[in-house]
Amino acid sequence: SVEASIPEPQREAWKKFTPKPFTTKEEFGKETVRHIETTLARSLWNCDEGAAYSGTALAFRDRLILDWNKTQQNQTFTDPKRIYYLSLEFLMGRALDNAMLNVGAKDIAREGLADLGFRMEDIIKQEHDAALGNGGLGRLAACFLDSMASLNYPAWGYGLRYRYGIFKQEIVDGYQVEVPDYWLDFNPWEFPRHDITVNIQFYGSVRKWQDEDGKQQSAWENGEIVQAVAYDVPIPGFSTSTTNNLRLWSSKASGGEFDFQKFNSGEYESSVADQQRAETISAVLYPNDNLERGKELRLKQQYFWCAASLFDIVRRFKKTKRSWADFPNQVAIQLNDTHPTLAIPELQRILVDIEGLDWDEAWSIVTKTFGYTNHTVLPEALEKWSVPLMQWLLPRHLQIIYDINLHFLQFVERNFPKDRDLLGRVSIIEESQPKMVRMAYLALIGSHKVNGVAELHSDLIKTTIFRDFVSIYGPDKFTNVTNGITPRRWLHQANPRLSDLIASKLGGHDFLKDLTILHKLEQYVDDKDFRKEWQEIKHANKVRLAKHIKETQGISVNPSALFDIQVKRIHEYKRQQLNIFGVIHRYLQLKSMAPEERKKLVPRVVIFGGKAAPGYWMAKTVIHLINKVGGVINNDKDVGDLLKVIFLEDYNVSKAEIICPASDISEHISTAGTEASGTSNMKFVLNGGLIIGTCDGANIEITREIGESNIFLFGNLAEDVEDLRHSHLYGDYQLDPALNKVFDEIKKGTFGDAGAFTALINGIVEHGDYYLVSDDFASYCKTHELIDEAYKNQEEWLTKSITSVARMGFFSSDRCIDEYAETIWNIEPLMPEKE
Ligand code: T68
Repeated sequence: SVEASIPEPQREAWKKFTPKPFTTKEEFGKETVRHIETTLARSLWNCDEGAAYSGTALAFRDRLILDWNKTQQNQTFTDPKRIYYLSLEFLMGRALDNAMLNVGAKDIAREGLADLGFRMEDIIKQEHDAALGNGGLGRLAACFLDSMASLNYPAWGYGLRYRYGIFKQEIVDGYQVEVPDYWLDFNPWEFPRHDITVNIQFYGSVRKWQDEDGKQQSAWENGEIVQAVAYDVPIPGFSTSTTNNLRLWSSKASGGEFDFQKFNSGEYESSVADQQRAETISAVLYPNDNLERGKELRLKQQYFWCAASLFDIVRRFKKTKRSWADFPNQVAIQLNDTHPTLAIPELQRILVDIEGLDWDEAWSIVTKTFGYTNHTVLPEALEKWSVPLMQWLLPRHLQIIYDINLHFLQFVERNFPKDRDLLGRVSIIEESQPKMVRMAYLALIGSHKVNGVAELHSDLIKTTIFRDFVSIYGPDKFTNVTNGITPRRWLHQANPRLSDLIASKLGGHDFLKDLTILHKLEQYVDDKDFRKEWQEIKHANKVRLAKHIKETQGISVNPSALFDIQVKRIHEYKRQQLNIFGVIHRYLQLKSMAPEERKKLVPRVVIFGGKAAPGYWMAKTVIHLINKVGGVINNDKDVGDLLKVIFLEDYNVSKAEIICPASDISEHISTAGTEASGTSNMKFVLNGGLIIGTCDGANIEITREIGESNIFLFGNLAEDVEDLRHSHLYGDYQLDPALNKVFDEIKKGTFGDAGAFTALINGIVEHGDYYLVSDDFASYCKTHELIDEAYKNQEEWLTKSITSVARMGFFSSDRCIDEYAETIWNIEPLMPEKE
């Protein structure tokens, strides 16, 4: 603000003292050593790799923050329309490598570290992943932050600063064990802003009265107050000085450390307990993906974060003294799924109850401001909150939701007077016992655009969950923005050799800014040396993964075998069970062959990784089965190198960076119509791996881009799923015979206690096979045979690999963010000021 600025005459002195970013390895070394000696109070005699990491990170943080200051100042003075990305999850992974790359000083740092006796690769590995997310949704938010900064959009992320991110997974006797992920011991990437706090209210009551003009007024009062404290994380753009902000809120008891009145009256314990209760709000990330369980604390998290973020956004807007009608011209807010939907009634509350706007005027501002991204059609993932819970926790918001619903239903009735069931179907309130608030409907009604995350998904939401709303609002309210990934992390950082090889042909690394340039690679597809190097790089990446497997699991795998990888959250709809049943089928075939015949087989390493939600029994059973099957196959002398089964512990972002470049084939095999998009499919193909997949999510667009001959598609189509499910339950159900043999083997106890896997088998045999495992089994196994055949022709395989990478330009998150900016947010880039 102007009040706090340095007076004009002293500004020159200030500018003279402003730190300059390091530009040489000496300057870098000096900064790093200074941080190690003073910030960290360590010395020459006491500097391990951890301390060297910390010093390096602090030196880079200093650099980021100089750019951050300039970017924020530029935004404040220029005051462009900003995009606020509200996400309950940001799965950032490690920051140092990314900061070095984006700032463009990695080589300097490498040399500077070498002078101090450290290897860059070892230093990078010291960093703890920032794992504030479950899976695709959270990682998408992280890729979006990278793209928004790289494209110079004035963008802020808003999230929660969980003390515990997604749990760490250990495998003990084949079972998943969850270990808390306390990651904040040393986090150089965040800046606590103890001066930026917001008081957030819960519970309490609503007082209503008529003012002098006879206008109805409402106030929410007498609640419990919790304080939100801002922690800022700088987000550097790639090869631009734009450095955006991710603001994460942490909860704290209001009124300082603890209640001194209570403390002085001898209630020490209860005053500390109050404090702990407040801090509980931001304590832990809910570890479910694609499941909502309606827990009170989760609702508290959502409101806490929405209210703090909106207060902040409104405060920033009000400083500019513009009229409220200007709000949607200055502010776009994107809701990453329904988790931040309470921001809609919260903004309406601020405008009506606090700022005194009329309902309609306020509502018009609200609906112009918000956009809503849907990430799932799975019924169990659609958020609903019980009305009594909301009444208790957020009484004023419930009233506002009822009023929004009333206005909406009146509008529907006027336009569709004859459709008597329609009102009940589209009401925000589900007339169940207890009544429930349907958050997706609220999000949709309160936004001007709703988007899905891949074409099929965006079509599906219009014909299934939001069908009625298409009739009500017309089709233009709905749009598609196919997901993307950042090529900086998922190509250059994860696979530097491939990135450099590509750069050597394309005349530099410009493709990291405009991924469509990759198409020029196709002209080198017959270039012998290029092909050879491409293949060598893939092999080296497999060697790197094999080394990781050896170090972590103690199992040796042959890097020349076909690496077949499925890494993602464990979920029935993603069908890891189909994969492991396929592996057992392969094993049985192998065992039945004569030794001579076996020699013709293509050796395979089947690799799984992923976490199961702690309460998701079936998913945990799948992990258990994979590990038991691995235990048998990996120790079977008949099998040797021909088949190995690996379950990689604790799959996360930094492991994905090692895994994605090392695949020959990866598996994206969800039941058609269930995976909204998928994004790891993009990561694998961009790194030269081929994929086996169903016609689901972004697989369909990947096929369109890279060509049908470069992907292994199988299985039933989305349009047939409903009929198949129906026929399982009411028709004459035939289990696939090969799958039946697999089940017999499990039941025989080949993989240990058969009883442990009964539920898994019965879900298919007895309970309708909801995910169509049996229906797709034959086509799945057949397709794997085609893969074996194709792999024997290494030259053709290589051609597919290169061609696919060349055609992946569409799947950059830069393209995706430009589409959001143009079609939903209506914002422009703000170029950094020239020095
Ligand atoms: C994923 N969703 C989709 N959800 O499953 C995936 N859910 O197809 C898509 O590519 C990705 O989003 C990005 O669009 C999730 O990851 C969750 O993690 C989640 C978390 C909490 C509650 C519900």
